[in-house]
Amino acid sequence: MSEKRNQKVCVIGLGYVGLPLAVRCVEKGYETYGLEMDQKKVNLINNGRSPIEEKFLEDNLPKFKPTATTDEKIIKKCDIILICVPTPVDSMYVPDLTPVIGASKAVMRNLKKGALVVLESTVNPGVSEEVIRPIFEEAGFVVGKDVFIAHCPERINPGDAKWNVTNIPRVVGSFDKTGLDIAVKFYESIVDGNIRPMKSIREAEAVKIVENSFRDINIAFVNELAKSFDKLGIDVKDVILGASTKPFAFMAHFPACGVGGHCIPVDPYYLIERAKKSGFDHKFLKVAREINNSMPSYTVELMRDALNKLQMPMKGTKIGVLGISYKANVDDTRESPTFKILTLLDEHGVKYDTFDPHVIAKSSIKTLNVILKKVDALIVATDHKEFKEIDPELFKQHGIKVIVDGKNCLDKDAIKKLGIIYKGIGR
Ligand code: SAJ
Repeated sequence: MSEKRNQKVCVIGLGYVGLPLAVRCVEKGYETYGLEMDQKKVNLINNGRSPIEEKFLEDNLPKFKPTATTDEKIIKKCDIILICVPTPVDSMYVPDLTPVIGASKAVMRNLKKGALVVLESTVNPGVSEEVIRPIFEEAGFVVGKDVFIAHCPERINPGDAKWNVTNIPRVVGSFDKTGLDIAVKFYESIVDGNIRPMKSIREAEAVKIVENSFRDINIAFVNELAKSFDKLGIDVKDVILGASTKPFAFMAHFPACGVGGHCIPVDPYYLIERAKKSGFDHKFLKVAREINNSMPSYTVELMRDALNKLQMPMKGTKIGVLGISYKANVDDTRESPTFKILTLLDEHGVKYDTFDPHVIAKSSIKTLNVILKKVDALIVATDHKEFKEIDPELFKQHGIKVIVDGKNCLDKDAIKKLGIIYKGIGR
């Protein structure tokens, strides 16, 4: 642990972003508090146990434990407040800033004069100016004097063994030079990576939205290719790997049964909605979202067509869905394509079971062998290590007739050799 610093830090929201950040602040010598509304999480953290499956936390939380609490009055003691609460969208894909507004008001009610308030949650350009700043000004605080406001978009990549809160470069924007300097200095004290000051807070907000929209449109590109190449008998994964041999100006993305998580499928809507208010229509971002949102139904159609080849109607066929979390080897199920696949199977009157070794609580069957024994067909919806390691013989032994590989993560040729119908996404 670094030498003790005299500034106190409060992280609001101890999830996959806030908790590693709080742990890192402790490690770097800050007296660090975590304000968290979930008492169960508070108890776990105060006992040095991580509420989320994350190697960085399992290794470091016991050593660098922040003090977690549900009492917002803790903010009164703190000089640096880091807001790391969710920024979801509702069922109509309209951004929901309730958590951000709630956290900002808690800070306003308990502000220590001169404190720095940093929003790390992903928001569209304009939120700091149009939503957060007025909360403080309407309470009589002068921004740039009584309170300094900055934005430093989080860049946590759950499950990433290499990049984490200690070394991911960051960008920071603020309303004023003093706020920017304080924020840059703080992040330079906790991150072994470049901290880039942005021209303004709007540019800082735009950076994260651009990063994640970039990813969403590139995934949509390969998802569309997958649908097209399915009809052309081209293996899109082989094509993408071939294109990846070009050492410049190409960045591989891969088709799948859908785009899940709290970031990629959500962030573009923040820009789409805000730009609309300024009279700009992000047609391209919207088309990309439509393509990615269509992948769960494409996956179910692949299953339906494969079963029909065997004169097996979907209704009445027992289907197993392997994988509930939204990406490999994590326990996070937010916006997971699996949920959309299950809804579609329900609509087809299909009896299905689910199994995910990282999300046992939500799995209808708790072991791989039991689900393989029980079902006639499989949809692989998450590319967990455990699924990639399955010996294809096991599918044969259990009489599996069709496999739709929603993550193109299984050995297609080995499965086909066993006489099982294999359908990937674009392969
Ligand atoms: N996905 C594809 N094809 C791809 C890549 C991802 O279908 O080529 C799907 C995944 O299966 C998943 C979803 O998209 O369902 C999101 O995957 P992700 O790898 O982007 O994972 P996230 O949601 O954890 O994204 C985070 C983001 N980090 C932050 O927002 C701070 C994102 O910016 C990173 O680019 C991403 O990790 C990463 O690079 O892994």
